[in-house]
Amino acid sequence: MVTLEAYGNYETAWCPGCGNFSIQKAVKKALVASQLPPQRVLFVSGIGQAAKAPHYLNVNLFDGLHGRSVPVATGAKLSNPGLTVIVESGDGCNYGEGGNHFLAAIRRNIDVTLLVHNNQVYGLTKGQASPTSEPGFITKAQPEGVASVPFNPVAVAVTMRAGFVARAFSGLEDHLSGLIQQAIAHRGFSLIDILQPCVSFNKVNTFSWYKKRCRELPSDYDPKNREAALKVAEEWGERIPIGIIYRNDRPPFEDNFPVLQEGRLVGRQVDRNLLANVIESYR
Ligand SMILES: Cc1ncc(C[n+]2csc(CCOP(=O)(O)OP(=O)(O)O)c2C)c(N)n1
Ligand code: SF4
Repeated sequence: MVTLEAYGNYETAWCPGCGNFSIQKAVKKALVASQLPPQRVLFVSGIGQAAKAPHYLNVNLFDGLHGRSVPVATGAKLSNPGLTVIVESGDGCNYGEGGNHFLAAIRRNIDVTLLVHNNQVYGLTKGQASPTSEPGFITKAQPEGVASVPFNPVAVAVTMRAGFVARAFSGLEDHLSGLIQQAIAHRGFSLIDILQPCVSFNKVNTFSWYKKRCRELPSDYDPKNREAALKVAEEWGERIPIGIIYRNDRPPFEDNFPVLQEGRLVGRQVDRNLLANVIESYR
């Protein structure tokens, strides 16, 4: 039986009050509720405060370059489909530096769960605007306020027919944990955009700002209705809907490779002579 203790308990380098703490608790609860032993789980992260989250877990971890975790996770999942692969990193990492990888993963529908800690700033590098910062948001690097239109990851994912698209709030830990469980169980690409306060550098989108606005979708909401999902994905203001906004049953990317139907690539016997002949044929 997998218990919370199996995932460890570590000291962190986060500021007291940071939303990362409750996201970490929700992740652990979801892994335990899914009864996943740590050795069957691979986390891939990038660079940032959010990217440190899997450092504080007893799991397999590949910590890559800023913005490059999704392609690494894709490679890992293709070579070992037996692993549960989870990417966990920030909004800057996934939507800024890693923006094109985000789009490619949705198009491919690789069976990876992407958890984005969206604090609407670059936390680790002291609060510059991120792709999700709101227009007019003032930072030391943007003293006259952000001039760009914010990136809406949920709307983009719904538009591109991602397999599983959810929005969550770090302050609703059990709700978030339930979403993570469902995202892990989904066969195909899953995105959870997690709204998270950064107490040090985002004094606008605070815990109480999100708490006042984040509302769970009604129980009769149908996430298979893409037209309705697009409208919900665009809602951002006095009310921010959270929950599973859109899902479909598109077959995952891995199903396109007959070689994977015979089992994982990792640990297979390789015919080195055959390999040498193939290399030779390209000389
Ligand atoms: C290619 C590249 N660009 C920029 C940086 C510098 N850098 C490191 S972390 C970071 C911002 C992290 O922000 P985010 O991903 O939103 O995570 P947070 O710290 O807010 O959790 C930046 C710009 C880098 N390491 N590599
Ligand atoms: S700087 Fe912001 S994101 Fe980073 S640990 Fe502190 S509160 Fe959290």
